[in-house]
Amino acid sequence: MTVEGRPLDPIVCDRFHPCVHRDGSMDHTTAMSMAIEAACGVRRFTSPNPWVGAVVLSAQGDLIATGATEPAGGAHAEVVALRSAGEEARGGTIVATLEPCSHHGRTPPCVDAIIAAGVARVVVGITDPDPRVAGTGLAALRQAGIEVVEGVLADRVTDQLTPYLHHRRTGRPYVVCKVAASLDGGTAAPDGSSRWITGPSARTDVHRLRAESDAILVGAGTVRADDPALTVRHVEGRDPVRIVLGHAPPEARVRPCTEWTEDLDALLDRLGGQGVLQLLVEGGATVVRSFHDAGLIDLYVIYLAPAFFGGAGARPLLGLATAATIDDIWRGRFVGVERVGDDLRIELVPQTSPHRDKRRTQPTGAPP
Ligand code: AOF
Ligand code: ZN
Repeated sequence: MTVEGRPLDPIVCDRFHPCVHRDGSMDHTTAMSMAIEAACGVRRFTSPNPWVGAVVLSAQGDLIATGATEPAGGAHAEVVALRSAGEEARGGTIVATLEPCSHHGRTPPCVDAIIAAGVARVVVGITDPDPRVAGTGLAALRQAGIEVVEGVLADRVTDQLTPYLHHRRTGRPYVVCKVAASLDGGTAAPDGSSRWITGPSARTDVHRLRAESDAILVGAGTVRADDPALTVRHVEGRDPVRIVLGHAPPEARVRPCTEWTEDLDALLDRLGGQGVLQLLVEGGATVVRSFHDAGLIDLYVIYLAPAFFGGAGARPLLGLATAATIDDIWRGRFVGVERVGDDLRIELVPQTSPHRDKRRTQPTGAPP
């Protein structure tokens, strides 16, 4: 097997170790994997901009520099990587997860920086659906005589940027709904007690979800019952904007918050307009049910504890109306199942959703 005419002679090649040839050069897929890793490191800090990664290879294919998007207003991934590469980028390749931008936003176009750096080839995962870019970045690069390669690890990049892509295509945030339940689907005992169904690892994972979300929403009932702060703890990240459906008591820990009393469609339009890429719905059951019944949930993240409430008296998982017959049951698709501490995290999407099953994104031989 050869890559661009060079014999492929990997020293190490798996999901976590880059595939480097004996002569020190790196293939595009490996470089894209590194760019994806770099983007992963800034996932919680770039919104409303996408979390992008970039890698610069020299003319000989050697790894020169990596970069990732700085917080909004800061440099884009390509510029970070090119600054670090300096003159060694000339005649080389830049590998970026997303199409380089061509517009003057808060920062000048990446395309200009790439052309000025004298790069010979640009490799991208996917095009940028942002209407200000949408193919114009790649067109400008080709116009400047730069070779452009598209679609490298496109599925993995699409998975990684799902909330951003959803926002730019629909103008609305990607809605993630989190629920924790026992294995028989109970969320609270008949006396209302619910702390804690899942263990500390699952609870930390929820803080990761919060940190990845720009806004978080709960119902006024949950605020009165649990008085949650809805801040990010246990992990590094920014606190999401807090939204209460209905009214929060004056002394509630969730304050300062937005109290929303209009319909959910209007809320999603408003949040999308404010640059909220991901909204986390954290309950309770009435709120979850209204989002679910309106078909507004893009991803269900369900933590299941190895426990049973038993009987029929526990509060049910989503509080949905019972389907009258088997043909009426709601069906989704599992896209991720993982053990988190002693609990399970199940990721579920509506059956019609374009999301892919993440198992298919793992290369052969990678750990499960
Ligand atoms: C890239 N690389 O790392 C990112 C890009 O306001 P600005 O100037 O920061 O531009 C924001 C837009 O630029 C954003 O909506 C998206 O289209 C693109 N983000 N582009 O080439 C990056 N973060
Ligand atoms: Zn850019």
